[in-house]
Amino acid sequence: MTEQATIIAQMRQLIQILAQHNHAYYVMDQPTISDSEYDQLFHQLKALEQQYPDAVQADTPTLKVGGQALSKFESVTHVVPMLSLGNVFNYEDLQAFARRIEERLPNQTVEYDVELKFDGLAISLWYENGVLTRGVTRGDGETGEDITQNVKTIRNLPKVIQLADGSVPKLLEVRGEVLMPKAGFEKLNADNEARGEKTFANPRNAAAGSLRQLDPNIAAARPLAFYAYGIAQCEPHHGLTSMSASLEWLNQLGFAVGERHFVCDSIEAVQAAYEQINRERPELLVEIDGMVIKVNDLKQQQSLGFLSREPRWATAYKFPAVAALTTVDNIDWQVGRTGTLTPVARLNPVAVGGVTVSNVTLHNIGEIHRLDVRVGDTVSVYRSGDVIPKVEKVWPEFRPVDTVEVQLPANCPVCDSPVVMPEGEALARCSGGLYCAAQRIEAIRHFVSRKALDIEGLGDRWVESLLHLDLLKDVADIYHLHEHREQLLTIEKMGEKSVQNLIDSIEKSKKTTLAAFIYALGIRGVGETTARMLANTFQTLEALKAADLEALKKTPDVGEITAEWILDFFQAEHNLEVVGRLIEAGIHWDAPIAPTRQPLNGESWVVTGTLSTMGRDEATQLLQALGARVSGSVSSKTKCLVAGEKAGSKLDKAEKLGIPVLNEEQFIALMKQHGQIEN
Ligand code: 5U1
Repeated sequence: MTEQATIIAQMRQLIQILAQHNHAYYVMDQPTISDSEYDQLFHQLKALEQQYPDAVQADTPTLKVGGQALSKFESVTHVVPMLSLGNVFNYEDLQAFARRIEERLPNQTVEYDVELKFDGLAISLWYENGVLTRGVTRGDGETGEDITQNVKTIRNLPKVIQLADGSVPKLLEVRGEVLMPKAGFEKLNADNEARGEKTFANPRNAAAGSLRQLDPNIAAARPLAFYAYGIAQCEPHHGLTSMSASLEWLNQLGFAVGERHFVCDSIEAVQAAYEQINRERPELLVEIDGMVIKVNDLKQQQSLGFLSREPRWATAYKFPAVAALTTVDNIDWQVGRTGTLTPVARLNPVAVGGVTVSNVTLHNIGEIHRLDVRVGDTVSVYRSGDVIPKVEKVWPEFRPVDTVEVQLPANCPVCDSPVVMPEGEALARCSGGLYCAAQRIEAIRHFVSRKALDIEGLGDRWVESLLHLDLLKDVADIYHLHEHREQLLTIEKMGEKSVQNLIDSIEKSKKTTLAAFIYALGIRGVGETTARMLANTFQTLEALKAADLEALKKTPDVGEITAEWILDFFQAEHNLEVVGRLIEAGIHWDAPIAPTRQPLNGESWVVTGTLSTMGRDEATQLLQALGARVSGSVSSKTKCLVAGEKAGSKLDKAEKLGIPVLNEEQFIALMKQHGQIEN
């Protein structure tokens, strides 16, 4: 053997031993050597690599860290979309799932593959010519983030693969989940606590937080593990015929798969497996939140296909939620950035399924009344998987004698403006939209946005600095910023030129349209189209301010609830004061052109997908110019859908509801017919 060959043989031996110990430690939770023995082997390999850099092996565990922190993760489109799963919650649902399958596969025997449902983060891994080249998060199922650097630090994950016959697939895309095994999680939290650092609420948060690190050295220091559960692509084809054989095959390639796994020949056997695992759950090495039930035969899977974004051949069978008893110390009202008042129960802290819960949203006053929850009550709090904790039940038998029913506050706890809640609405809101400090940032952001007063350059960073300097209490203050030029120049990275540009664009924004001004006020329910309808109908701001409920309701596009929101807005003194100051500052517009009958008047249209000749905004404007309302979602009220390339779920829904669909060519023809586009 040459010296080089001897070195490589030594390296391969060390890599193999380290991989075995990683598997024993992270997957089996049964370390066979001590941590210091492991470190010795690791350093032996590292020393060899430093001495012989040309001989470093592609799958060495020492090379897992890319070294460089990224500035952001790149987006990656999944070649095969990463689907989500439907849910069943009880035996009846499970039987219905099986019935639907068996009806579609008449006279066929159906076997079910039953797997653990890991409580982690789904990812996709690419192996090109046997080498791990890419790791991508699930994201929205269509597009995820490239986390290759972090994925390469996961110790139980093979960095190179080879089939039993020594060949390597040209391409293999493996799907699975990254999680933090319970033992690693406990050790991480104990170590962090000892160092006085932040601990994680549960293994899922710890795994998610680790994978989201731009610096791969942080992910490398976290005990993450990858569990494979499927093959998305394989070239040449693997020749496998069942799900269970696929798992076996993946396992032989070096991937960890769930520590329990069943193949069941009836739905009763699936139920028994589910019940067994629910009992054994505390002994498992990893957190799970249910079981995944799949049709085992891959041909049968193919013939069952998909419904919308979910496979018909698989479902998640969730475990019942975990609950605990505690008492309500207080109920506070939080004002959100859009003015919504949300009641939050402050609880005597309680552990629910491994997480300490001390605050729980009660959503709205209706939910408070439905539960009849009061300060001092004993309540059951539950959570299931990563679901936000919830008050499930109040125990009236433990209620102290002096409790009082919870009332919606009459005034906003932040700005004291009246709280309003139109009949039939679930949410209460602060009416001080332009004035309330809680809503300030959102109100300003909306006011300066492109479709509103379009103040270029007044981005979020400027706004935050201006709020910090106390120069912006409400949107009218924008028009007084020029009086504070010296203070503006103290803001980091703001030189003479950028301050002047900002002042110029504020000045320019004073000439606007009534529709844009109404939209800019951020009145609840008043989007761009409604603002245009209001401007056309009332013609002046004075007429709009003076309009009563009946007059508002007669405006096209304004329903009962929006009419009430508009009325409430112009009845709040603070809002009138801010509007007055805006006009005083010089905001003005030409009288709107009186409305004419338009061909698509009042029709609801939706635009989706990518159009090759124009942006979606432009298509929207063309439709609006013909009187159409352009909505973001398809419903039974949609008149027509314009679908460009890669139209996803909206197209599926429109087809399901039988709504007419125009492709780009047909849409352009229609616009030409109405003179919106030149022939
Ligand atoms: N074990 C397992 N988890 N899990 C999650 N298998 C599995 N399969 C999934 C998902 C989302 O999806 C395929 C059925 C497409």
